[in-house]
Amino acid sequence: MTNRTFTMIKPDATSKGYSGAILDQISKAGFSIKAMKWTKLTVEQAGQFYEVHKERPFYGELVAFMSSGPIVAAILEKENAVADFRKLIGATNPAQAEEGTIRKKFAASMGENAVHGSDSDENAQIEGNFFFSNTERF
Ligand code: 3AN
Repeated sequence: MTNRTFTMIKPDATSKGYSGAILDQISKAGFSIKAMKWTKLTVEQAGQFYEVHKERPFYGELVAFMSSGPIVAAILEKENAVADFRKLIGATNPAQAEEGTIRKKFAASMGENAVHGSDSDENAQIEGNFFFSNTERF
């Protein structure tokens, strides 16, 4: 277990102006920011980031959506970060997400679900490295 995870605030949430409220909830839940940027993925970058889902039927839609507008990418630190952050964001499908979770409050659908959270320590590291060099983490 490590104490870091990786998140993105997705284009649906940034375009609705939810970034500040989501970051506030993340901070109040005890996560501290180790790296952060406001950026926009190209189609190629989104395809590469979600390569593990390449064979899934929603891959094309996911890549198009994730490259459709700006995102906030961040590395977060807290004890038990990966599991605790998954709990904070709620189920992939916002309709099934628990009351009070970020997806319950801010997500519209399974595809446009406001935030990403790494699903393992290994992926947290890979995903953080995708966006940040060592000189961009503090
Ligand atoms: P999570 O983000 O909760 O780890 P995954 O890893 O199953 O969920 O899926 C990765 C991303 O793919 C999700 N965040 C969501 O945006 C998208 N996705 C998953 N399932 C669907 C679906 N049935 N239709 C459209 N997009 C989906």
